[in-house]
Amino acid sequence: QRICNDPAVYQPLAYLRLRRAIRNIVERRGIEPGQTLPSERDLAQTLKLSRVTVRKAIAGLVEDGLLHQRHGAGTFVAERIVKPMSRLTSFTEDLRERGLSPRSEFFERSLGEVTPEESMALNLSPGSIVARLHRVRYGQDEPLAIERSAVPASLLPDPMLVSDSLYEALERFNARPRRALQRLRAVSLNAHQARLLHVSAGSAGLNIERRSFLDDGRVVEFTCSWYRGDIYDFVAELQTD
Ligand code: 16G
Repeated sequence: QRICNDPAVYQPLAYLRLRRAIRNIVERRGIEPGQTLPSERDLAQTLKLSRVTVRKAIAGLVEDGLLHQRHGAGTFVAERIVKPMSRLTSFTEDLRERGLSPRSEFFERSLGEVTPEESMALNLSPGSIVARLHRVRYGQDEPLAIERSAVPASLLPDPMLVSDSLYEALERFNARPRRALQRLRAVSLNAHQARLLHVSAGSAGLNIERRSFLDDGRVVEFTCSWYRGDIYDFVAELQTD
C-alpha cells in the first residue's frame, strides 16, 4: 500500500524509480525488517508497470542486501545486525544482546604448533603450542560468520573446553581479552565460504582480523572472521580530538 501511494514510483525510468522508492520506504521504516513485500505480480498490477521492471528493481535491492528472497516464501526486508566497533564484545554477547540465540558448528578444535603467521600475530616463539578453533557461527540457526581463532595453549590449555563461547572459556582461565586491534576489509566470499554461509558465491563479506590482549600485553587471540556483508553493519562513534 505504501509503495503504491508513493508518487516517486509513477515517474519515468520506471525500474530505477521503483528501486529508489522501495529503498526510501524501507529506510523510513514504512516496511519493517522481516516483513514481506507485496508480490511481484501485485506490485506490477497496482503500479501499472511491467513485471520485468518490478523484477529488475527488486533484484537490484536484493543485490544491495536491502531485501532477501526466500524460495517460495517471497521477498522480505532484510534484518541487519548493527555491531558497534568500539566495544570489545564476543559474538555470543552481541547476539544475546539482540535477543538471538548463538550457536557454533565446529570444524576443528585442536592443539598444534604455531604456524609462522600465528607466531607473528601472537608474539610466540616457533615451536609454541596453540589451541585452534575453526567454526561457523549461527544466530537463530542462520549462518552469520566463519571464524578461525588461535589462542596460546598457555592461556587456553584445551580447545575442547570451548563448548560455544571462546570468551566465556577464556574468562574461566582469567584470560578474558581487555583490548584489541582489529582490521576490517571488504572481500567477496569464495564458493566454499559462500556455501557455509548460505549465500551465493561472490557475495560481499567482511574479513576481520582481531588480535586481542591481556592487561599485561600478552596476545590472547588471533582471530580471522568472515562476516556476511548482506547482514552486518559495523558502526563506530567518532569524536574530534
Ligand atoms: C567475535 C570476534 C572474535 C572473537 C569472538 C568470540 C569480531 C569481528 N570478532 O566474533 O574475534 O573470537 O567474537 O566470540 O567481532 P565467542 O566468545 O562467542 O566465541
